[in-house]
Amino acid sequence: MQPDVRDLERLRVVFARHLGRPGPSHVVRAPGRVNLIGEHIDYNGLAVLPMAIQRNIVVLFRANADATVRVANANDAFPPREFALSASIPPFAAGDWGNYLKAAVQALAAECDVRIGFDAVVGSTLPIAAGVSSSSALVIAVALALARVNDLEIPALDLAERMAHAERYVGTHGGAMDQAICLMAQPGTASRIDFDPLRATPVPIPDHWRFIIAHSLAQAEKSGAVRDEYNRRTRQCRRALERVSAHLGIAPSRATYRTVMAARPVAQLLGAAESCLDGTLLKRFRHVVTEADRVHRAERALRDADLDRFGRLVQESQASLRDDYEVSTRALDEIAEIAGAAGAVGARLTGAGMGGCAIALARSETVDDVVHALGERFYGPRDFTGSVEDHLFVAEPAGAASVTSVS
Ligand code: NG1
Repeated sequence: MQPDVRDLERLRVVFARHLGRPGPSHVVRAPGRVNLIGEHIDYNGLAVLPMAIQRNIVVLFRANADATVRVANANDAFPPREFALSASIPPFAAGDWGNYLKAAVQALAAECDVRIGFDAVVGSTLPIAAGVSSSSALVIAVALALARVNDLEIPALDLAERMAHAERYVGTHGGAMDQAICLMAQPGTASRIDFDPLRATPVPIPDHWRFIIAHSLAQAEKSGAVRDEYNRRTRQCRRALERVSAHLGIAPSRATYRTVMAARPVAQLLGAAESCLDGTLLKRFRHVVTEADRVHRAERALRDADLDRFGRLVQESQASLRDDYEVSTRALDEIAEIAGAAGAVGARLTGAGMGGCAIALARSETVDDVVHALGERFYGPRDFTGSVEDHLFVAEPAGAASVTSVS
């Protein structure tokens, strides 16, 4: 769902109220994403398979003359923010939405000739802190606005890499999946994202495949406890890798997940891991290598248009995220169960987990049954703000972020 004319008109009103005249000159649209499969492995350098979706962050902006970034938000929960352009910007308090603005601006100002600031209004049709990448979409949108007012041409992959780094400003040690898909997506496709070097390979999505997004109604706010859990897992993965590499005789300088996966088939790797790891580290390692293997098999199933095979891999991914990576929640499990009972071929959490959204995969003939069952059985008994459609919708494979003129 691109924001329609009405949404843009609403944003123009907010713009006029906060920022006066002249009106905005451009709009950026930066899509959210769902990761179809390949969870918690991007920061381990292993390929993932996300797709951009039709819901997005929208930023209306105009250049200003005082080297300042001034941003209002159409959602009153996020107060206006303002700061001077600089290559070294002190953050707002932890958890403040303005830190995503600062993350993008500081990174570009540190590396490019950035002298002109902008005034902007942000709107969103994405659920917030839901594992559909609203934060990265915001970072990308701000970077594209700043690049535009400064006449900078930055190749998409280059910008994705820079913004993945930039987002660490908010304290999460994430991978580069979200920024890459936001900037590289092509309509009607998912993309296999590979790392080191970053690249995106589009894979068409068959016409009759449907992806249902269902919010668990718990936010996965990556500024507090969830961020600590996320960062803890990145460290656990690193420690597990060090031990398994040492066990296999791989030099520390060459110890990456890609190297160990190239050295042994998955079954042998798991055998090796069992003799040098136990408890939590063994579980984390098992998730990472089996998930990486599932991504490759899922890409083949997608290319073969084999929905049932893809669905089984999605199910296995959810079991691994629940049991070995321990990032699912009772609500996410319940969404997966309801969707499966209503005819989805597979369902799993998407994004970091610990709250946020699940994705269910279904044939076009059964999608209505799945949506209906989730509406009745998951949302029916619960209290929430907004309408069911804010939390439960069918995702369409959308294109990359873009900047267009609106004046
Ligand atoms: P979400 O939950 O959408 O913010 C996060 C990371 C991804 C990836 C997934 C788990 C950021 C910006 N995003 O996604 O890179 O690691 O978790 O697969 O940190």
